[in-house]
Amino acid sequence: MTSSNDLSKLEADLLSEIAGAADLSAIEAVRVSALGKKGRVSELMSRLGSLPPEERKGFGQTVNTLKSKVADALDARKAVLEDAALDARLKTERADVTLPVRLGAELEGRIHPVSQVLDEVIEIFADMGFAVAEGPDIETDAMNFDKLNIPAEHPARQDHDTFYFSPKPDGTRLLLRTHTSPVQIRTMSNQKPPIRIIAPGRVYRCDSDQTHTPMFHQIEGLVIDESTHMGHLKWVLQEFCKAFFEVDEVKMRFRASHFPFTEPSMEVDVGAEAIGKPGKWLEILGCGMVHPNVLRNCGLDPEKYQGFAFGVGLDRLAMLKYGIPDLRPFFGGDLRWLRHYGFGVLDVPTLGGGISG
Ligand code: 2NM
Repeated sequence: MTSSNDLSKLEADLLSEIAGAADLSAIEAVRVSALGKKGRVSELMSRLGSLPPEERKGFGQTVNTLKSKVADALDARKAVLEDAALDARLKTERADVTLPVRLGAELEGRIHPVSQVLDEVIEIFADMGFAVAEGPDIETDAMNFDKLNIPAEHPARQDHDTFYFSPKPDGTRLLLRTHTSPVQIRTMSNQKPPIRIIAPGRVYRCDSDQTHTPMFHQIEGLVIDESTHMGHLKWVLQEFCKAFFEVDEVKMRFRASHFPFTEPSMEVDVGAEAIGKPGKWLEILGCGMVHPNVLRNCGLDPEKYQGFAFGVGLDRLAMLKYGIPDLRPFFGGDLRWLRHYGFGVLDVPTLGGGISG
């Protein structure tokens, strides 16, 4: 039998132990000795069964009250001790954010070549007055194909090139964009010319070998105005190539090609002198004058507006400029590769400071 005197004494003892606990481990020890499985309060509860039935209810309530008083006191004391512990840490662990960067851990991190080249390309086009536009990776058939004048029977629409989601009840299918052109479509549909944008981002094609990965990176560009012509296109691409390869002169070759969304369409080669390999040509981008059907699909009058567009593979640009032989380790997450080919966090590309730092 446990008298109410015993219970009052236990309560007083526990509360004074709690009040006397000097740190978080002491408070935890009191908690275990009172409320733990074999603790003094828990142990009282286990006696309940041996009491005469008429005493059980009252005893149970008394012990429960004691239990919650003790739990409240533990919580309150713990909060006080935690505050004190935090205050003590704040006094010793000061950070002076005005100090210069320490050459230490932060230089261990590496910027991925694709991120570096992305920043370089953005810097170059921003200097020519281009804004950066972005859009979703998940697109509709309409945005990725129809509006771009890519007919239903076009090979690029076959399932082997495009990652499709399951069709919705209404028969429409979402897909992973196969190029960033839907961003241009959205921009032309929502903005009045003049338009000068670049659209960088991830794109997806169901393709995988030495030189193709199912996800890769593209930058497309778009200029629309009332009198934009192919001379502007050639100048912009020439300035881009000189700035990107950091050379004063660059040989360029425009070869006739075909894309459904441009007319005429061209593929552009750069003389490999730009990367120190004279005598060869590097195929680096596709471009052309935006097809009148595409302009019309976006609500622009082709009699009034015209312009050019181009598309570049960022991963390929990174391989060419930085001499990286294989595409697949770009996405392998191997730290040794990243330490070798990656860039320091402070190598921020700027035109003034030198594009590649
Ligand atoms: C390329 C090559 C040529 C292109 C066209 C358009 C749009 F939306 F304006 F019609 N966006 N991107 C384009 C043109 C892309 O990539 C090799």
